[in-house]
Amino acid sequence: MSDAVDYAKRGEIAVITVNSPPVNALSAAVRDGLGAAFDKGQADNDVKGMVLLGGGRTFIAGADIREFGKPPQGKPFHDVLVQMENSSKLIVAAIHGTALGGGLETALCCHYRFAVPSALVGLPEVKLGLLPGAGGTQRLPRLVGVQKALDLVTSGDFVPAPQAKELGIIDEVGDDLLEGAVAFAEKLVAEGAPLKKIRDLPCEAEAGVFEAYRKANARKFRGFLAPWKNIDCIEAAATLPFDEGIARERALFTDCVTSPESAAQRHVFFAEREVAKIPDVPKDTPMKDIKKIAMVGAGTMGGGIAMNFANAGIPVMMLEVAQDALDRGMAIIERNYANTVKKGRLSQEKMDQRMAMFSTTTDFADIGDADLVIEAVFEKMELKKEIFAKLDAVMKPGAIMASNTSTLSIDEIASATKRPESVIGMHFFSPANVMRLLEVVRGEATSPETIATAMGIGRKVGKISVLVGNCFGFVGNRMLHGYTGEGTFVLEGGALPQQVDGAIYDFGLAMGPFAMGDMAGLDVGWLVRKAKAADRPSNEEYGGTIPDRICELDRFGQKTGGGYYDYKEGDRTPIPNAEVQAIIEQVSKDKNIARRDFDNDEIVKRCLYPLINIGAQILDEGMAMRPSDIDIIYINGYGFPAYKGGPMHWADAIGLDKVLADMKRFHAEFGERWRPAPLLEKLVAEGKSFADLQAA
Ligand code: T1G
Repeated sequence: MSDAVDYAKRGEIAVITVNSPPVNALSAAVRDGLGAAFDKGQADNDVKGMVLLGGGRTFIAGADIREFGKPPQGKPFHDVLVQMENSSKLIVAAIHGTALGGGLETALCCHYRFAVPSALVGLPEVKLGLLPGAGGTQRLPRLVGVQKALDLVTSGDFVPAPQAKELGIIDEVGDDLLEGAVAFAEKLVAEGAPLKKIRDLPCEAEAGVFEAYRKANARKFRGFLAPWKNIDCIEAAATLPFDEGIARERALFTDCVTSPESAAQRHVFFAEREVAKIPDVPKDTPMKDIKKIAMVGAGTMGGGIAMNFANAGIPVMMLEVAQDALDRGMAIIERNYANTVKKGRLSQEKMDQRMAMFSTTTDFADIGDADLVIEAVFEKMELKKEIFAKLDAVMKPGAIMASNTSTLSIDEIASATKRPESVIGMHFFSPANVMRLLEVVRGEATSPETIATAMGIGRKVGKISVLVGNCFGFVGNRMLHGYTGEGTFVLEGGALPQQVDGAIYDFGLAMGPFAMGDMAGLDVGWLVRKAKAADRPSNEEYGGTIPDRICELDRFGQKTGGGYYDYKEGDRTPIPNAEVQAIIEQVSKDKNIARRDFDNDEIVKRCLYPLINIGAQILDEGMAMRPSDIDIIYINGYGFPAYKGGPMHWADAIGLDKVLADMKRFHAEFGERWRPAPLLEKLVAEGKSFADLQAA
């Protein structure tokens, strides 16, 4: 046995335990250990049956993702599975925790499966840009049918054990993992139960089911590779003999595992876990217990933010200075929940529970006992400082005071209080009850406990918390400024909003910069530009001319029925507007720019390369901890496609030397705003990538 796999006996039952924390991933050592253990059980005449389980907190949670892209070592996974399936002695998988991917595929090569009620099973490979490459796509549909298998492999959803039993994936659910599984194995052996091989089951499908599934999911799977390959595999299970289906699955798995999409999605998997690692805030930093939230501001952001906490069962007191604003805010919250109930995604009972989490007041004195207060009022520093001075006076000692500001200085806001160590930025993204990203902004004086608490409560309410530094726009919006700004220069150069948005949509973002501006509201940026007008460097080219002129017509986007585009009542579909086109053409004329044609490739580089350049500046200034944090911010806050891995991973995939060459060309043509970041020049000069920076 290897250290990774333990062999023991309970009477006539061999108990084989995988011990490879943290998740018993199928590393080479585990595969070798399993091979040896099953050989041993097979050779032991006293052994009549075997139980396979995971030590620690879970059954096998999948292949070892860290091994992909490296030379194969150890016993091939397929050989271990064939050895198990062909065992002449009955094998029971004993599942707790999560049996995922290769873990569930291993269980499907056992003759029976036992699970505790809390166990979860699934084939989430698609989230890594992969497919179940060890027979999962051939065995699962033989158990649960083609339609259910299609849903499971393309969603990667986890299935609770009781439901998995109903589906036929699990044979027995019982409370005690080892005792239950051994007793189940002994019973099966005593009954002379057959050695069930899923491969021997039939697999049929109605005509047209795969084409229909492809058509129904075209938009959802747009740009991804793996979902389509998963569908092909399930189709193979229904149309080919088992061994040919396995061969097809292997070929399609190779297509996936060697694809840039999967490299990107595997990068994202690890990046999502890196964000929680903060060098000067150790994992064991004490977090404050957040039992009550106060929300200052019940507008669009305040209401959306508050819903996250109510959804997590944390009481929220909403504060507005004017009763009518408070009533309006609560009405919007209620309407949001009611809409979800109407769509069948929330029960009325759950809605009532969530609404019961809310209390309201117009008096600051009422919120002093909250453990965390979040301010989400208008983006004006004077107003925020006035509010934080009041909070400083009323909040109990140790309360955390957070601002949802999207660009303003946390240090300056903290200066309005006597406890800057308790002040932090918690920047949510609109719509705040939907978007997963939370930028946690550390001030100069913010304490480790305050940081750890804000990061932790963010995760608790379902956000992915990323710690960022206190610069203008922090990370996401600072980079966004470069992206949207360049978009308006492309308009001045000759393109129209619908062409730019179309190119960015085809690249893979959920929407382009102009549709996004109309959704978020053009007035926010307009205010910021006006506030910054006085100190804008004279040599900086101004990209706000077009949006300013649109705002001067009171066209702020969807909320006013029109911005860059027009919108029909109750419909978010952007409709090009002739008046806006005239403004764009007039601005080109005023700036003596001869309008010309653009192709999508240039639009993508012009709009998205600023993300890379500003991202490099941000890293250089230490405003983001690592390149992959920036990737997580852009995927979860701005809809950057996961199958591109985020702007920094995407830049590495293109090749930083190629990116730099284009930037130098743009710098020569468009001036200062395209000056390549020194870090980018340095990495290229050293033949390095952002990933090398990450590893440093
Ligand atoms: N391989 C390597 N490391 C893994 C891993 C894996 N499969 N899963 C988790 N880790 C690491 C993770 O990076 C983190 O490391 C630590 O374990 C704890 O993870 C052939 C090809 C199991 C639900 O996709 O969904 O099988 O940061 O923080 O929140 O068909 O991990 O501590 O250094 O996420 O309790 C299919 C992926 C693989 C499951 C636990 N399996 N993992 O969640 O802990 S492909 C998956 C998860 C495959 C076969 C195919 C979750 C979890 P560190 P964690 P958690």
